[in-house]
Amino acid sequence: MTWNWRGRDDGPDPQAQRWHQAMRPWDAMPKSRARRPSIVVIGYPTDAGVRANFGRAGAHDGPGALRGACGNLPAPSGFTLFDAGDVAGGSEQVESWQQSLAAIVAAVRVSGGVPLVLGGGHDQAFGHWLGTVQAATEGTIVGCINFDAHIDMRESNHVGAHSGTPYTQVHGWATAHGRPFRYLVLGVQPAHNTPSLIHRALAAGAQIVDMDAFQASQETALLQLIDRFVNACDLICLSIDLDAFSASAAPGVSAPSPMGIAPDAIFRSVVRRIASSGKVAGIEIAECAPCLDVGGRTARLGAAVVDTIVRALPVSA
Ligand SMILES: [Mn+2]
Repeated sequence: MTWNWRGRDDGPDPQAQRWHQAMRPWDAMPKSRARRPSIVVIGYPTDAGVRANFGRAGAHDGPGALRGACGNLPAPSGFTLFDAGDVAGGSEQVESWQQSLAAIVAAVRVSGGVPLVLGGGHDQAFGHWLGTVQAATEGTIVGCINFDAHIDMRESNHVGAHSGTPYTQVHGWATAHGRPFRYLVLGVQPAHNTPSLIHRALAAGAQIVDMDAFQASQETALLQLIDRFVNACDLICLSIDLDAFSASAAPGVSAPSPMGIAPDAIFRSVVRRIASSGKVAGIEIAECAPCLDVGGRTARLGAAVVDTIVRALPVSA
């Protein structure tokens, strides 16, 4: 990866620093040597899983666009920022990309950092979760919270895992290893999910929240639901598939959502509730496809979501 962190420079004032100035190459520093908690960027530059899912390609350039959009964010005061570069996999072999991601996520977790995975097809969610589990002590319950138009528990097709199957893979792994399956998907759109898929996900134990819950009259109930889910987990992998948002806000995704949720105060309230729980082990932005974007809008939304989450993380995380 070429170092591509650049942006505005308002001088040496510590209060005027931005992500591009604060960012350092990740060196796998042991936890004991770290002075502050760290956030470690990991790129997942592949849309092999999107293409295997018959989606529109373009997410292989997502990590670069998201880094560019994050460059001018104000640097967080409580965290050191690192970039671990991009993972690599066998071109069309989705599982090999997922395994590569799991390895670096696990290494970041062992070093005490919070991975920030920038994608890339949503197949990354399985690698993110697997690496988190691998680094956690035996018996740790690692739940998944996913903002998504789609449940992403489809069945693998003839080519195997793809961008619509990551939580099928999480469920399969958890079941095979006798672990509980904790999955909450928020912003689901009826037009994008078949009844068969919904029934299968519910039978597997998924909790599904429709996009229509994202309105002021339901905010209290939504936050209570979040609290109950978080309380039932030890750690959370937080995933934001940008196609959860309306196509007007996020046109640059494989599967745009004309009626998606808005990145409004209700969304921010919900995502802050999760981030402030102290249980978020890793953060993930998925499906940013720059060649399908309009004026960088989708990448900028991804960066704004990252900023919202990072600001709400407890500094002791
Ligand atoms: Mn998805």
